Amino acid sequence: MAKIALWRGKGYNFCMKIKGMFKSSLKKKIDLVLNASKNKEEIFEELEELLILADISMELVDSILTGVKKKIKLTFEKEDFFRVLKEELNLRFTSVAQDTGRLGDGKNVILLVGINGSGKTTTAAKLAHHFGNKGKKVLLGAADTFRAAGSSQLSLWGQRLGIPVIGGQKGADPGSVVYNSLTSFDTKEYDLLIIDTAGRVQTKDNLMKELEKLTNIVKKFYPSQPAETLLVVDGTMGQNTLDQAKRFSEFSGITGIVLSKIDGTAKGGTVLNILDALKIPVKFAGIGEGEKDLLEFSAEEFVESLFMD
Ligand SMILES: Nc1nc2c(ncn2[C@@H]2O[C@H](COP(=O)(O)OP(=O)(O)OP(=O)(O)O)[C@@H](O)[C@H]2O)c(=O)[nH]1
Ligand SMILES: [Mg+2]
Repeated sequence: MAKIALWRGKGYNFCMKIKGMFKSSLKKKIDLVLNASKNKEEIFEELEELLILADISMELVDSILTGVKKKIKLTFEKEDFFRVLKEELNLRFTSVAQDTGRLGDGKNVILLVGINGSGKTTTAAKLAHHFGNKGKKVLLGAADTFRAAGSSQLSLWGQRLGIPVIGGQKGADPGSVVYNSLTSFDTKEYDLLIIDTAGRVQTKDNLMKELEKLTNIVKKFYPSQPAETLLVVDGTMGQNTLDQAKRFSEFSGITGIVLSKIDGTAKGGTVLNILDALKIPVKFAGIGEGEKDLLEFSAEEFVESLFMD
């Protein structure tokens, strides 16, 4: 099978892809404000409104514009303004800069966790496809035994993508599925095991403890794994994500975020709110329902995309 470069490249392609998701160009709107407004104060007032309308939280807008105000002199060129605003956004988001260096040589395990319906199973398939295209021998572990369709949904993906899946019956102990997946992974020539788990609400202690148990089973096989425990967050949900991240981190040590469904966010602001709130690197973004609809995320390029015409 010909290897398709799934990763469409950082830089321009990434920006175009992401930018196309949003209904309106932030840059054009800022341009209008800069062209029409008379003085600095007016500009900032209108900008505040504009950024809030782009779904950026009030707190974040406040903090960004305070930073920009400090750097903008009384007289300024339009281009200075864009530069400073971009700088300010980047400064804020470099703390959540991409960190993709966790998968080492040899065998690696990725555990996917998150609340119900956030996009875990689809992400498991996308990641399997992504790493398969990079030459990894991938095995999928379908540890969602909570829903009747949980395991079969991933099995169907596996069939479509030609990637083997280890699953279990509805109601089976997810720990046993993880164990069986690891046994198969350990004895055969696989490089990467991607484990999908059942959706769980972060406030349910028993379900969160189950995650801790799944992580410990992985550690019994490989003390330094899972290399990545990725929290899959629905990119269209602005609020509540901070609490999700805190609780999931507490029980399963989140190493990164997958921001799914950003094709469904009308404006870029929601993504910025999530980045600002979580302070955990966003590693991938989901931009659709197909296996190819996954991008390696870069906060810097995401900010860049907001400033494209
Ligand atoms: N548009 C869009 N839809 C997505 C994306 N990722 C997932 N979905 C859709 O969101 C729905 C839920 O996705 P799942 O992958 O089943 O979510 P899940 O977290 O596994 O759900 P549970 O196992 O029930 O907790 C499905 O209809 C997916 O096709 C994405 O990036 N974009
Ligand atoms: Mg699922």
